[in-house]
Amino acid sequence: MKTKLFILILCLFVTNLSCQTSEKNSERNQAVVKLTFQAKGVVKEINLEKKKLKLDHEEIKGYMEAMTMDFYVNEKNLLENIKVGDKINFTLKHEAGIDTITEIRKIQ
Ligand SMILES: [Cu+2]
Repeated sequence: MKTKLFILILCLFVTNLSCQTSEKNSERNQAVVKLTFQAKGVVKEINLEKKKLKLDHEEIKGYMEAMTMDFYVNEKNLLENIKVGDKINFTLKHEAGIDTITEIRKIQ
């Protein structure tokens, strides 16, 4: 738990630093770190009400190693066509330090 908090604070700090740098470069260049990743995982839990799911995901290249963790989805309906045990491809958007799943495609 403490490690997670530390990483979060570190992320905020780094984001802030990059913010200041890019503001010098260009005012139009908004400093929000925005990345998308494609990844694969297996659905472990679904929480429709909280718009989140637990995934056992494979390595997300350039972002994180394989692990089981919770993700939020941007649209509740992304969770309506999947069930626990499904293998999925998903798109993860990382923006301003927040990860959100924006697309889910079931692997047949
Ligand atoms: Cu992860």
